[in-house]
Amino acid sequence: MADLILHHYATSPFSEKLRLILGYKKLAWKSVIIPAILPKPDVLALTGGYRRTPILQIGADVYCDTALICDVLEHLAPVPSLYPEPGKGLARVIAQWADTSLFWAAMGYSFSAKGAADMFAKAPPETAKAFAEDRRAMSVNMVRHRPADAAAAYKSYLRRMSDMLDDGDFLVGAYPTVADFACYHPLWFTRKRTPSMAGILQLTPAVQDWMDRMSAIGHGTMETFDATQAIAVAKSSTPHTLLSDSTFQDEHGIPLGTRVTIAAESFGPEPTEGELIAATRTHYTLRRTDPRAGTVHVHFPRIGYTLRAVEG
Ligand SMILES: N[C@@H](CCC(=O)N[C@@H](CS)C(=O)NCC(=O)O)C(=O)O
Repeated sequence: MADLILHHYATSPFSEKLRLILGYKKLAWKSVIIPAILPKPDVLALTGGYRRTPILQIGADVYCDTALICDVLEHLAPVPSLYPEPGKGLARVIAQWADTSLFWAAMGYSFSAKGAADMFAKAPPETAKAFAEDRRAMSVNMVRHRPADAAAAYKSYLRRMSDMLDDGDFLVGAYPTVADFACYHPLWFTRKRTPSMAGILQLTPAVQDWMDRMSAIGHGTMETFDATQAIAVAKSSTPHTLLSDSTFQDEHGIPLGTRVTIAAESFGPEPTEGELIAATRTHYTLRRTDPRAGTVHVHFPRIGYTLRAVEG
């Protein structure tokens, strides 16, 4: 099998979700560190527009969004499972809640003036300003929590998670599932990146102990790689998806072969344009050709993404 190449950066919570899953499944992976803000020319050579972090590259296949990447990693290494029976639907629903409601409450709370001071303590003032401007542009059309509202929601969510830990070491039972990895990464951000704000976690000691268990999983076997090497891998590879479902499921009246765009519904609306070559129960695939990366297949989950035909 071609190497797993994770494009990510150290402070990215969604990347931490995947780094731990790679560790849990004992997978070896190559690490390409990407910028936290635009411009990201090397990322865009692979994705054609999608700019969020992380992405997983396997040869000339580029998988966007951690929800879809979890499915790819599950296919590659089914044991230990992220979706054990019974409770697999529950684990997925909790994960989706965590990647949206919990994540934004945690970010709204952690990015207070004190939290931002932690994050940018060693950086020149322009870095904090450029970051704030980048994230503001990404958030067009989004309602962001005000800090006090975020704090109230975050505290409630932590109490609920603490209740879930009454009966087991992990959120849906005795072993970690996708729910644990998704719930962990926003809290990891508060604890590691904004320590001045981490006192909130002390209100729920069971959650803190669970975080220690999650952190102990580690990141698997990582080797450093760079973007130029990764683009050369794409260029010399033939696309070959690992996603097993292929039955066409048309919800939009858009036939395969149509020129389309796919974009995140919120936060980072930059579209990727290409030829629609799969629209299944779970995912979309676009074929596109890039001057540097050659022909690549870019894969997106259906949930959270919009599909549109390109006019004319
Ligand atoms: N639903 C997406 C969310 C990804 C996301 O929001 N990632 C953040 C970083 S943790 C991001 O893209 N920030 C802007 C950037 O890195 O350019 C996923 O699961 O991958």
